[in-house]
Amino acid sequence: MPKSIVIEPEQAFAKGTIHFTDIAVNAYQKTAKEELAEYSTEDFLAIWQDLCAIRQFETILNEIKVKGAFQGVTYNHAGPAHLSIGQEASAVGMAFSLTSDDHIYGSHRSHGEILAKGFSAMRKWSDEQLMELMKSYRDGALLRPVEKGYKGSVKGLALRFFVYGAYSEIFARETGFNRGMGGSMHAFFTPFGIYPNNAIVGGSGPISPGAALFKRVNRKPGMVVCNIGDASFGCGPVWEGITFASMDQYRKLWDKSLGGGLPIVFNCMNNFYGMGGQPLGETMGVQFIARIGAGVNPDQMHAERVNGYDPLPVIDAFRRKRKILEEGRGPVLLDTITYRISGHSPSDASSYRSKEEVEHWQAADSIKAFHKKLEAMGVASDEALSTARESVDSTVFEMFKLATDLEASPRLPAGSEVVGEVMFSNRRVEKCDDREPEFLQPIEKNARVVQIKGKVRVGMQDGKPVPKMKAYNIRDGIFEAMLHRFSIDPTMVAFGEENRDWGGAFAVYRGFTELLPYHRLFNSPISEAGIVGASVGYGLEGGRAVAELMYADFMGRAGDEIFNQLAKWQSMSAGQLNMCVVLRISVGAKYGAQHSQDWSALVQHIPGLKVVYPVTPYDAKGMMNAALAGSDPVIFFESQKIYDYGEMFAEEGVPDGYYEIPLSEPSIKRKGKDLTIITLGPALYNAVAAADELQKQFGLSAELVDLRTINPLNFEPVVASVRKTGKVLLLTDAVERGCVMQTVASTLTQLCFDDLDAPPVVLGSRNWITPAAELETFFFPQPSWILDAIHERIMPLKGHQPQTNQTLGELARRARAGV
Ligand SMILES: Cc1ncc(C[n+]2csc(CCOP(=O)(O)OP(=O)(O)O)c2C)c(N)n1
Ligand SMILES: [Mg+2]
Repeated sequence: MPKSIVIEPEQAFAKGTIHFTDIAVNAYQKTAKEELAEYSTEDFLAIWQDLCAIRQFETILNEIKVKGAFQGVTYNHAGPAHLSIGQEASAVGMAFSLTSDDHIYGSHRSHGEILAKGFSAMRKWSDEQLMELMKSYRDGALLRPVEKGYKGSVKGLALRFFVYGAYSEIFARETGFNRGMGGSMHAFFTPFGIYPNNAIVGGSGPISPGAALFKRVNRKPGMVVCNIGDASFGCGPVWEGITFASMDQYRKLWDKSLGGGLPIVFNCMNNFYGMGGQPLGETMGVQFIARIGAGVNPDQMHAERVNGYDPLPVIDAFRRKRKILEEGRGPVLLDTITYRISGHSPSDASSYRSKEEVEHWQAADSIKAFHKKLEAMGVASDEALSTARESVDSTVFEMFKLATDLEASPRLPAGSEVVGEVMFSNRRVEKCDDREPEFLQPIEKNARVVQIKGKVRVGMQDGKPVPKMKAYNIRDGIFEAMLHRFSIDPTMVAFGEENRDWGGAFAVYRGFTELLPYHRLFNSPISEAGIVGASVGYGLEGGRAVAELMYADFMGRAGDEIFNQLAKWQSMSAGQLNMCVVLRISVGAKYGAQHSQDWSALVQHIPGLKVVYPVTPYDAKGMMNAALAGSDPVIFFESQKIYDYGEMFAEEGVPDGYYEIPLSEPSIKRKGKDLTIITLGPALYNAVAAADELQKQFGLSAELVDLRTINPLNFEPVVASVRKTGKVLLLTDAVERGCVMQTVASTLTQLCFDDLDAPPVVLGSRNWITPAAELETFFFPQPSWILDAIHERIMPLKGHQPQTNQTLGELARRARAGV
């Protein structure tokens, strides 16, 4: 389907200039009279209470970190406390008008934002709703300690509940929002619209657009706020997130009824510092973060700078920006000016700024200023404000004490396995929403569906391979599994580079363009961090996403999003959240050093990911089906060498109907008794060739075990095979050093030590860059290497003349040379 936007040379070469409009800086000018008309006394006092509560919450943390005690209560807090004392007004202003449908994502310095958002949300809930939440949230674990002996209002109880949950989370107590699995830098509480806060600076930048995408695709109310610091705007993934959020297609190509541009505010909590580096005047050149908007789109992201040392200009900005988002004109960029009076952390000696500077900001302190303002406006007397402050301060202090009490607020017991138990959610999720999935045409009319119907679902017929054009292949298997889930789960989306029109980087998606509306299948910018980050945000919000990385070599570009984001939020939620995301990663060949690497070992090493590598059409379909019915993040490796291979192992071929292959089970591809060859990835096909030679030349029968899955991995069938044969070679196309097979070999050595006739031998690619296509046979393990390695290191093959050097001496030499 050709694109609807046509590019003509006359237009591209026409003379002109690019226009920018002025970006407002501190434009808020409302008078006291206007403010009095806009806010009720109750509103003003609510803001006051929230400012004070946050200041007290963090003052206590600061004191216990620095002095080990607060007002006689001693406590040793081992973990971090990145405080935002001074920044309260920016947080309260941001949160004031937001509802629980508005979701905030944030950073390491987010206690204030979390508290502000929680306080604001609970004011908008009825007492019944709050009671219901407190009773049901983690079966009342947070409610029980705070309701003991409490006789006040439900709102008062909710305040205790929320402050207590936050402290408990920071102190790693079972009674924390997420059983202490998140802690200070990663705390969150989704019922009030508080989504993950990220210890990776700028980490929320690429995730939040995925959350906003979820709202658009699934027509959900509310907006997303991505709160990140000024220095975070130096992070590449933040730029990728902004690029992803500002794609033209939302407004130009997507169905108008979806609502247009993504409903997201990138809100810079601009405190003028990173840790010690200064974006203004030192580490960046932009001067005003708001200026960045001008480079993003013609709307300049509706960027402006606001005074975040006063909550009212921030509330005003958020109210105005909400309208823009509701009109489908997002994204928005806000540059909210504030100041961190506290150090970066309590151990910070503030060597990077002058005492005078801190004193000036202290003199202008937002809490003092707001106190004066309320008094001057006649909203409340000094006495009333002080009494309100004392009251909330004492509640916060009481909750602090309760959270430090080990009896009321226990940690996980010694030796607990809970951290492991919540690594995966292991749920079955047939669909993430009940509405009817959207399609552009009847499935049975789709040309690809019709074409696949005419294919032969076995790879061999009458002893001969089925011609490539006719054979049902790995691409077809993945397509069928995805189609199945697309037809059940209305939230399911797929995106990545060249996903639409092109048909996915390697034609797996051909046919989907005609079948799926834009919002279910779309091209992303070339932003690997943006792609994976968006899939994480989409998953966190409760949707199902399939993201694609064209080459495994590009995982580096999405390193943080794969290793720290996709992998970790389920566990940091203590198993409360799902992460229904499949990340398809294609492993290349023939394209040299930067497009032909199998990097499966990188994700094997990272806790929290399910990792599979199917290499037959039968396995690809069954495992994609299982991945798309689960609730955990799955890294789904595919090999470009074999996309069009037919099914050579399953005798009945690839079933028409639905079936699943569990994501933990290796598969015996050929039975044998003399030797076990375990393979990962397309190395299976070289192992088949080697096994044929072993049989032909030496009368040996090799059992072929295709690992298929990297994590989790059931060793039982592998152990059974090795026990039977006593000999094992492990084969992979990844470079040998540090590859997945080294871990499998080491575990097998321990599990089968008494049954082994020789140590397990791992054979991988050379520890080199991948050379050019013409030289690949020097690099990837060839069938002849397998025979040579068996001969040198497992059992002598009678009369065999090795063609390569697979001796132990050579192994040691390569290691010494680092190659
Ligand atoms: C990717 C990454 N790099 C560096 C750090 C260390 N670090 C923690 S906070 C911080 C400064 C962040 O500054 P900014 O984004 O302005 O947020 P602020 O701390 O001022 O709230 C740095 C460099 C980190 N946590 N993550
Ligand atoms: Mg900063």
